[in-house]
Amino acid sequence: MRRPLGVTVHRYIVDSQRLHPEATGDLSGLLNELIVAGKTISAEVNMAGLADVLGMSGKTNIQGEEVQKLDEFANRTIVRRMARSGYLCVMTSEEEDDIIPVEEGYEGKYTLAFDPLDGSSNIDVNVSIGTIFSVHRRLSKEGQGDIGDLLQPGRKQVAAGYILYGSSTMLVFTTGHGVQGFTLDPSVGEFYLSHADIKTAERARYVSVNTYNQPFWQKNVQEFFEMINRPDKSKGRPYSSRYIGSLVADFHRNLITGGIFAYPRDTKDSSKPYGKLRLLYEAAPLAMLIEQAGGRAITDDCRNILDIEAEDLHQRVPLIIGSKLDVDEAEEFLSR
Ligand code: AHM
Ligand code: MG
Repeated sequence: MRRPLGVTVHRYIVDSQRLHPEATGDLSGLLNELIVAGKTISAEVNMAGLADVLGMSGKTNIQGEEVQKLDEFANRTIVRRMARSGYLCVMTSEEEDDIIPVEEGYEGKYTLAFDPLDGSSNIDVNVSIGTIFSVHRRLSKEGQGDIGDLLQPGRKQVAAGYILYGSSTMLVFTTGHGVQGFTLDPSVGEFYLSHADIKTAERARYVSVNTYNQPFWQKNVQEFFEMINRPDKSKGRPYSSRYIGSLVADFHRNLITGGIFAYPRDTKDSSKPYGKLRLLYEAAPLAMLIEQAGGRAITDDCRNILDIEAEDLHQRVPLIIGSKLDVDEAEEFLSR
C-alpha cells in the first residue's frame, strides 16, 4: 500500500491493524507502549552530554561488562512501562541475568526480548546507540510466562525492530509485512513515516567488520573477507569499509545503503567462543528485519539465524548479515 509521508506511527499502526480484522489490537498496543519508552530514552540520550549521567555506574552485568548509567535508565524505563502494559507475560533484557516477570494481574499474550541500549561503549563519545526489540507470542497458556516462552526461534517473531538514537531518532520495525522507518520530530514528540517499505540493496556498498579481530577468526572466514576485498567491477568491488561498533547503527547504515556486517566467532576471548553478539535480542530481531527488507542473516557455519533454537537467554551467535548476494556468497564460500 502506498502511504503518504507525514503519517504518524500511531496512524500507521491503526491503519495496518484495519487490514487484519482478526487482530485484537494487543500487538498495536504493545508497540505503542514501547514507542513511548523509546521516546523517553531518546530524550535522556539527548541530554547525556548535559545532565550528569555519563560515566560508569560501577556495576557489571551478566556478561562481565561494565554497566553505564544510561543503560540502566533505558532498561528501567522499558521494564517499568512494559511490566504493567497488559500485553506481555515475561521479558528478558541484556542488562538482567534472569527472566523479568510482569506484574501480577497484568499478564498478556506476548513476550519481549530487548537490548535496552546497544552500542553502550559509544555513549560517552556521542556516537549512535539504540534499543533493539523482539516480540514473540507466548507458548504457555496463562499467568506469568516462563523462560520457555522466551526461548523461541527468530522465525516465530511476530514483531522486531529498533529505535536508533542517532543524528535523529528513528524507529524501524516489522510485523512481518515489510520494514517501515519513522523519524522522530522532537518538537512535537511524534514519529513520522520517513522510510516506507525499506528494501536493502542486493549488493553491498559497505563491509562492516572489526578488522582487528581478523587474526582470531576461523581460516575460511578470513579468506572470505580477503576474497570480497578484491576488486571486481561486476560486483561493484572493491567495497568500502564502515564500522561504528554499535551493531544497531552499523546495521541501520547497511540496511539503507547496502552492506554486509559480520561478527564471526573468534579465539580472542575464550569466554566468548561464538563471538560477541546475542541471539535473542540482537541477531534474531535484526535477521527478521533484513529478511523482510530482502537481505539475509546466517551464522559463520551457515545456519539461518532465524532457525536457531535458543537454549539460553543470553546466548551468543556468530553473525553475518546484510545484502542478499553477498550473504549468498558467504554461505557458498563457508560451506565448502
Ligand atoms: P553492547 O550490547 O554491550 O553494546 O555490545 C555489543 C556491541 C555491538 O553493538 C557491536 O556490534 C559490538 O559490540 C562491537 O564489538 P567490538 O568492539 O568487539 O567490535
Ligand atoms: Mg548490544
